[in-house]
Amino acid sequence: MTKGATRASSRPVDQEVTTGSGGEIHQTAGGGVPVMTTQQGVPVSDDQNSLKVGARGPTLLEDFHLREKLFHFDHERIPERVVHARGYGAHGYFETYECLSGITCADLFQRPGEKTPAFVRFSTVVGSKGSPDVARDVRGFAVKLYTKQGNWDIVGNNIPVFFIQDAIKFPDLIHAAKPEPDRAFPQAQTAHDNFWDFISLTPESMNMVMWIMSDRTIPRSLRFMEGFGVHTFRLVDARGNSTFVKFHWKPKLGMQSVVWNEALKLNGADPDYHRRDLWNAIQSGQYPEWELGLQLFDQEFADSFDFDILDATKIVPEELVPVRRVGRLVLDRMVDNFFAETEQVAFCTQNVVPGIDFTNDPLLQGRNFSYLDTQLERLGGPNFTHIPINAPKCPVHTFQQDGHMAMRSRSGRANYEPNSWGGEQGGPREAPVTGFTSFPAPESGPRQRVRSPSFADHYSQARQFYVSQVEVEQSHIRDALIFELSKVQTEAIRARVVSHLRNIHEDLAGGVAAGLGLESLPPAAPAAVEPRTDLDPSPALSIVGNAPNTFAGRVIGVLVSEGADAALLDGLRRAAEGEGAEVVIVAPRVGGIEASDGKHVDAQEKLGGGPSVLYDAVAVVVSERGAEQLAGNPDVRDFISDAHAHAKFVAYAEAAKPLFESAGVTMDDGYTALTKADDAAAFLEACHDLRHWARQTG
Ligand code: HDE
Repeated sequence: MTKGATRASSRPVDQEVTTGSGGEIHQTAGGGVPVMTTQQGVPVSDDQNSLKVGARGPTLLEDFHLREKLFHFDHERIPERVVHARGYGAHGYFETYECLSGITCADLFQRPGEKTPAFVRFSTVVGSKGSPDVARDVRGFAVKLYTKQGNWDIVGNNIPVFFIQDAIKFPDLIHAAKPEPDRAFPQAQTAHDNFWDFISLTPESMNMVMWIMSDRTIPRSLRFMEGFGVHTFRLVDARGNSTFVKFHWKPKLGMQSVVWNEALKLNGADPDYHRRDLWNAIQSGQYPEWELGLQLFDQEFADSFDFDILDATKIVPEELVPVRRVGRLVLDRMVDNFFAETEQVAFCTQNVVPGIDFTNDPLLQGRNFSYLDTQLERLGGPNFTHIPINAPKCPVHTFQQDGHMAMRSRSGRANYEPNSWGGEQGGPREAPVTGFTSFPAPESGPRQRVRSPSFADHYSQARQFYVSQVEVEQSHIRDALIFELSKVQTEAIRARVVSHLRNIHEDLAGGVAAGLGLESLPPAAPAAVEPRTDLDPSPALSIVGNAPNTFAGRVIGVLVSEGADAALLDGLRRAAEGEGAEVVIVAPRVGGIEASDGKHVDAQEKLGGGPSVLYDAVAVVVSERGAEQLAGNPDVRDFISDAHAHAKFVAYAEAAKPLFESAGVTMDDGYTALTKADDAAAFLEACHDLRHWARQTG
């Protein structure tokens, strides 16, 4: 075979590039470049052409390289997670602030300053692996802590309550939320009949319904959301004393969400919005950080609390039991390979370490079975703990053996105990004192299938959540309910949801009914327990009310034209940098522009490819000539009118004014004129509020 040898200048010099007889490109190994092999390690001479009889003849079965390559490809997929299929993970560490030996003997909490390796996977719940990131959905927040006494998984969500109280309802909940089985749509949405049918027949879900209809389910970034362990767990100290605990993750950069109309557009503009954001942040060294908070309480508090601490549809308000911050979680490294790590990571709620224990929460008890079981389906065998991402980073000694893909096999004679072999041969032994010991909670009672009456109040905390939101957040909840229910085709289901809302808040019920065009308000749903209206609001539950007063980690999208004022651009850049924020230039061409000083300005996005929904705030810095050229451009109109409608702060150069007029927006207090470079500082100051909510509340 003759090969016309050509050296491609853009490739590393030690890589030889040749063209084959059919014009195909061959890249052969030179110094430093590894030789391609089969899975058996056999060097491959030609990866472009299968083995044939003659140039145009039949392919030979003998071609083991072709067969192995196709065989492997055919088996690349493993079942996606039945829930939380779409996820994104990163590595990092947990750093302990203080010694907690007074409450738990968990090893990772003993030594201040100690760092424990961690892996976190964020996810949406309902959508498939390829679904968009900013779907309205709960976010999974699963943390694996590789402690010196084994792996501890806190498999939580970004919402502290759940839809159901008993694990036996989980398959029904998920069936109802996923695409309907006959038509296989809608994807990654709860806005359909089956979901609301189930929900409206399951009043225990009403607290969670308030949370999912709030902006919590459309986070701006995975970095700007809280995480919760949801269930009540136990911390156990070395003497065997137990304290109840609820786990919280508090984002250092504060919480932030997008608005619904923005989310709809974001999913088209960038379906990978959240994963790209996390990737960019970590790659640029802005490591996202959360503090681990503990709500600690004893049996006496549990007995006096208005709700059952075993009921996962309830919170313990932070105002009643403050959150004690005991360490920080920092994500500082992306995975080397998405499949190997993020896809194969196997979280199990049953993974606890000495010093952490379960409670009788019936949801948690069911989860402890489900997560281990699901790994068999996904990862194909009992040895998934041998995969590096799942393997503990402490010694593992066990007589468990064999099975598919066993990677960690014991040497020596004994594979059982007790044995009398002694020493190395005899293998590991129990540790009665330091080994995991279950908290000896006394249990008694008849075996029965019942729901405790202490779980029966389904509305009071839903109301508490609603009244804890600021006005604009309440209007978002109302609008979200109207949106979702407007997609429900069965009127009886819509009315049934409103009948529950009447037990939560009459204004909300009335607003939703009006938005749906219901002719009359349905009667309130019968309630097992009279809903309470006397619970104090919990200000900690509001996102907007707890705005972080910083623009750090956020992004300004700057729309520019040829001849844009160089000083203004420079001012924006400096002000953003000073704040720890980023500037992204959006130009008519991705090649960039020539600014007023004659210098070239790189653009990161082309107009149309960088719509304003991608940014937290925007600026329009164009020259007069540029404004004329851009007048009437629909992408410019959308850039401006969307930013306005989404309550974003806007800065503008004087010459850009005609573009705002033609976009039909009325400039208000959320607009900052940029006449000189220093004006950018005032703009960034305004951006501390993240959104100009007054534009929505009027
Ligand atoms: Fe899950 N859940 N879940 N869940 N869950 C799974 O486990 C399940 C629940 C949560 O990034 C599955 O490995 C049952 C509550 C997260 O890999 C499965 C019940 C909370 C993740 C499963 C619940 C969660 C999962 C699917 C009711 C918040 C993603 C794949 C009893 C506290 C973890 C897998 C990751 C994943 C079962 C309820 C959070 C099927 C039976 C409540 C963050 O095992």
